[in-house]
Amino acid sequence: MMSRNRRVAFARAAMAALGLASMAAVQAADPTPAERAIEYRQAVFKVVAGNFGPLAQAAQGKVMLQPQSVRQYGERLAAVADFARDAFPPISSEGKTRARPEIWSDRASFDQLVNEFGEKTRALAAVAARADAGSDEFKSAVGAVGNTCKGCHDKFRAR
Ligand code: ASC
Repeated sequence: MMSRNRRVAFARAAMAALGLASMAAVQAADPTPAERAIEYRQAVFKVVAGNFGPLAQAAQGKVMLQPQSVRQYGERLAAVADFARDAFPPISSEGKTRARPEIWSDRASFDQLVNEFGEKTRALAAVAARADAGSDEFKSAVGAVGNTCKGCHDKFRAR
């Protein structure tokens, strides 16, 4: 049998643990608007990578894609590029993010790069519609998109 003091200490520890657990649950269930905006952005970039990745692999001869898939990844990449452009509201500048503050303090430079990304993805979608992942034209369109990804990351994404 525990002493009274031990029982009180045990009960207090249990209540503290429950309190912490419920606080954690509240935080998980209720992200702040900034957290939501950052999560949304990261989701958009996962979809960007999920569509560009296979095209980049195909351009390097690492995977063989069905012609239909080449077209579809191209279209979806171009569509999601618009989402990426709109995924940087000012509220999302602070928090757990590698997005650098210059995105918001030097917005014109950022917008120019993000618009180039949109243009190059549309050009790639047009080439991908012809579904020849072995063509030089396709490889060069993929390379152009990759360069816009890298250019913006080098300047506006923290390492
Ligand atoms: C990708 C990806 C990037 C770009 C970049 C291109 O597939 O996730 O961030 O390409 O590596 O240079």
